[in-house]
Formats: sequence, C-alpha cells, structure tokens
Amino acid sequence: MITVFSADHALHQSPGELLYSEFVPAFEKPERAELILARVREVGLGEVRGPESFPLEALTKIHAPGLVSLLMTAHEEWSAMGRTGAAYPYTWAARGMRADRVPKNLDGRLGFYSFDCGTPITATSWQAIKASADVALTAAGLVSGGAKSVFALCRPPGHHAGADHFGGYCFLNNAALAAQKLLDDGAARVAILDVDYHHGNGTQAIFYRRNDVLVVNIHADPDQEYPYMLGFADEPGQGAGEGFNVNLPLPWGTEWPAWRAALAAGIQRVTAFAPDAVVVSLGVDTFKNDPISHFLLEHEHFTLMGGMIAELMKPAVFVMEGGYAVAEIGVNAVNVLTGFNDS
Ligand code: 6XA
Ligand code: ZN
Repeated sequence: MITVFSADHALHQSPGELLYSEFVPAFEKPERAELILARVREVGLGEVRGPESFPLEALTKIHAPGLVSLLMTAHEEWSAMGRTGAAYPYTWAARGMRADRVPKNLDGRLGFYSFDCGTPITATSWQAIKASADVALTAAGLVSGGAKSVFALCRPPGHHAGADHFGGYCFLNNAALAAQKLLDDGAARVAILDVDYHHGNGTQAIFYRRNDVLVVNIHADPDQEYPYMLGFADEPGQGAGEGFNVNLPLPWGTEWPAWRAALAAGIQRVTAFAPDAVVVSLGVDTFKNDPISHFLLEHEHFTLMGGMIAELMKPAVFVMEGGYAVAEIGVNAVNVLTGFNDS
C-alpha cells in the first residue's frame, strides 16, 4: 500500500489548548504523524511518496472561499494587529445572531468560521493545512488511477471541519476532499466510513443533503462526548440526502464486541449503497489508553478492523484523523492497514 505523506505537517504546531480551566500542551502534535510514518517504514507497508500540489479550486469544491482565505491570512492579520502567538477564536455566532453577514473584524471572522477554541492558527499553519489536503487529494487520485488502497497520512486531521467552519483540531476536511476527488474522477458513488472515536460532524454536514456520498459514523455518543451537538442516531440526511447518513453512537466504556457489531452494521449499509470506492476516516483514538477518549479497543482489534473493511472489496483511501496515545499510535494505525492488506 502506498503512503502519501508531507513533512510540511510539522509546520502546524498548536501552542496549547484549554482543558477545563487549564491551558495544557496540545494533544494533536507533530510527533503523531512522525511515529505513524516510522511504523509504516518499520513494517514495510510500501512506498512513501510526497503529495502533488492541487489548486485552490480543489478546496473550494467543498469549502467556502471565505473559510479558505481566512485560514490563509488570519495569522498575518493577527500579527498586523500587533498580537503575538497563535490566532485563537473566542466568540461565536449563537442562534439569533447574524449568519448572513461575515464580520469585518478578525476576531469576528475567526468566530464566524469556527466552532471551538482548540484549533489555533499559527504563522505557518496554512502550509501544513494545505499539505494535508494535498495528501488526501493525491491519495484519492491514486485510487482513481487504479490503486486498490492508499494511505493518506494527513495531519492536521479533517473530519470536524465543515464547509464553512473549522474546529476540533481540523481546518479543511481531508476525507471530504478525497471523496469529492473520487467523484470528479468518475466514481458515481463514494462511501465515507468514519471510525474515529469522535463524530465527524464536518463530514456529515458537508454531505447531509447529497445522495452521491454515503456517510457512516461510528463514535462516542454525543450526549457524553465532543462534539456534543451532532452525531445522534436520528440524523438520516435531508432532502435528496435522506437515507444517506448513518450514525452509530456508542457509550463510554465500549469494548471490541459492541464496537465490532457497530462496524458490521455500518459495513452492511456501505455494501447496500454499492459505492465505487470507500474513504475511511481513520482515527485510532478508540484505543483503550487514549488520553482524551473512553473506548477500550486494543492493538489487535485495529488489525481485525482492517480485515473487516477489506471484506467490502472496494478500493479504499485511508485518511488519518485522530489518536493521541502517541507512543502507540503507529502500531494502532498501521495495524488497520496491514489488517486490510493481509485479508
Ligand atoms: C476537543 C476534542 C477534539 C477532538 C479531536 C478529535 N477537546 N477528533 O480527535 O476526532
Ligand atoms: Zn477523534
């Protein structure tokens, strides 16, 4: 399996995030991608190559131009205002406030185009964000060209990013960009299977009214877990998209048998949809030792997960999402890929 990777991921480094009342070191850090890459090499997964550079038009097929340009210029504007450090949003548009008017002020715009305060923009973040999107687009292009499976070693991750909002460590939705690229290259239908611990609210929102992309999410119950405001079982899609969104929320403390049953149900939905290709939003924060999560999967379950996904018999783009048990992230992520390869 080819891995697509860009060393530019390291240009995004969050200075830290709020955890309850404390400002703590960021969980989403460059070491994550480096350790996954090291494991890819250690097991000899296959060739590692850099991404092609795609034009901004590939990004605005999914994202609002206003979001893309904010991500590109926010830090420059921040500095021009005499501020140091990274640009953090701190105020948001609640119901009853103007959703039809983009604020002129930078703080207003940061809030308008985001939904949390854990996703700061540094002077060099854009280069990493763009490289991560290019990694996903390149991987999708390889699958369009006939590769059976490709690993997009994306960082920063993407599944929380919506068409016009960033948050949850995510800026652009790499999985959505990959799915759109597969469609643009000729696929009639693409399924996105999101196995990250957290609900991929951005991915769901992007495709909620569409029937050419089936979105299946297996994740912690939003009544207990971030992102709290989307990801419930009663969200089937809307309009033409009705019946093309599937949420399979599970409670804190979920172990492999219940997780596996949810995956089997999700796989059944994907099979019934008969997609031409599958994009897997591959988060490994379902691992029992993950510092911010509450599921209890073990190393070998990631191998089994890969094997079950292989049973779909569809070309697959694996797009890296979350996972914060850093010492073990390489083994867990690559176990899914070897499990897929070996079955
Ligand atoms: C914010 C938690 C962000 C979750 C990030 C993640 N405190 N998403 O792993 O998949
Ligand atoms: Zn996650």
